[in-house]
Amino acid sequence: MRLITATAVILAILAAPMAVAAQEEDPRGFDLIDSQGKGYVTLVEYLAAMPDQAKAMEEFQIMDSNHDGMVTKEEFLVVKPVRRK
Ligand SMILES: [Ca+2]
Repeated sequence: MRLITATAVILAILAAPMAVAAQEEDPRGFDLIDSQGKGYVTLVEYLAAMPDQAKAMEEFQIMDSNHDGMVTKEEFLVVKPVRRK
């Protein structure tokens, strides 16, 4: 199931090159957004941290691979290496 989810994330990224190119590359980005250190960021927090709301919305949905409305550090880091290609 995890492999299928990862594949779906990769396909979603390939289909959204604009969002990928705009993604923040700072390796500490997650911790900056998750200012309270909860281990996840909500859509509201992500939108507050990103200048382009439309792109931020798209990126959040790509990263939130289990669609629970939160991006965990694990989800964030799964997407990040793919973005570098
Ligand atoms: Ca999630």
